[in-house]
Amino acid sequence: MRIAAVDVIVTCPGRNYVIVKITTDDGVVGWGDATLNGREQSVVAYLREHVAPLLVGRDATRISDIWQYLYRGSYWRRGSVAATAIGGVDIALWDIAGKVAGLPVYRLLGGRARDGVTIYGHASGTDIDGAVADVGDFLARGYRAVRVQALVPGLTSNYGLRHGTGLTYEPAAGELPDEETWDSAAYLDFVPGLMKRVREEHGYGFHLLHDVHHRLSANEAAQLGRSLEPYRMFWMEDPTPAEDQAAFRLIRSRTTTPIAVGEIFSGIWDCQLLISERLIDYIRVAVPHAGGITHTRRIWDLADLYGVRTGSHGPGDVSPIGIAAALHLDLVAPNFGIQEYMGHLDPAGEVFRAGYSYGEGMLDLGDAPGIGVEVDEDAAARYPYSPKYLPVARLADGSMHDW
Ligand code: EZ4
Ligand code: CO
Repeated sequence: MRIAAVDVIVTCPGRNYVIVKITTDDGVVGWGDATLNGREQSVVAYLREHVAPLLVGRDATRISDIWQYLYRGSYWRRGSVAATAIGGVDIALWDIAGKVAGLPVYRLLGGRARDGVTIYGHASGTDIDGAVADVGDFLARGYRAVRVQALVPGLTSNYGLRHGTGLTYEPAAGELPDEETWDSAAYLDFVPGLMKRVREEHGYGFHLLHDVHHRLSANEAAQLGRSLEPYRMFWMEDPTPAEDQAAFRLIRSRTTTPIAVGEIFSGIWDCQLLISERLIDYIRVAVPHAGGITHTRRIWDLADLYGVRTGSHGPGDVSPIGIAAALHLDLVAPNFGIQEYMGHLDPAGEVFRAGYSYGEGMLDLGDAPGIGVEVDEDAAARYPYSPKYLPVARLADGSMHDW
């Protein structure tokens, strides 16, 4: 079974997605997710110019070799663009493998280790009352784990606030990035009171999460972690920009609040130090951004050796194909922790026919062979690519800050 064609589709049903379509010489089609939010066209060019010509004619069943060929076979091989391109190809090849076998991918990976996948949703508010009420809505809908973000007093907007019912809070609407302001001192003063109110109103019978989104210094992160200890967080996510991995030794030594990192990592080598020194509790790579199923599985096995559990990145900018790929791994992994799930805007449902379903705070996959998400190419063509940027953040004096 040879690869006959590798096509790349870019579509914007509410937000941009990059879809890899691999067709075999006997007509089997596999779908992969290669979406990199705000940098979509870099991955498209990488795939079309540099990857597709390498794949045509190759044996589609040799998924492991193709991964190595695309990674080791590329001298310039690190980074999110390359990893996402490889990830999209890898997911599409697993889709083909499952379709040929007549089995869902989780069966190829060893079969269910659990009955369903526990997810966490994204609650937010423009003040504490609003955020507390939003948490209540998630709990009423059966969620057992909720992430909470709120507008920090004195700021006009900040990361993680949902506007209306839409899930489009991240890409800017304009042709240039939105500019947000940031104030770490105001944030550090505000967040403990937010979590205190959430626990007072809703109790301790659910998992409570929070995303710091790379905003703090190591010492500030330690302060935050300590101040949140009474509220028994499931995790604090991305407390600092994780390029400086030694900083996590400092954070770790000063707080018992669990730490989750990894959504911008692109491979096992980015995870090695944090996992092997037990500096984090959850590894949060996104399956499409970390080289797909083949490579994410290796990261999770490494994590399991050190008691680190999984918390796969699952925002709306990971397409339903990428979410489904994560769910297959989630069902099988011995060290599964939790799955992030934001959902997708309604038009995405016209493009992606996803077989997974929600019930009581969990997602589950059906028995569809392969990844279990089919793409309607006519629908995709109705939603052409629309250039978007993620926001940027500045301090009050105009200095750039990490977003
Ligand atoms: O900002 O996926 O935990 N979730 C996140 C996301 C990221 C976006 C960036 O594309 O941090 O909302
Ligand atoms: Co995050």
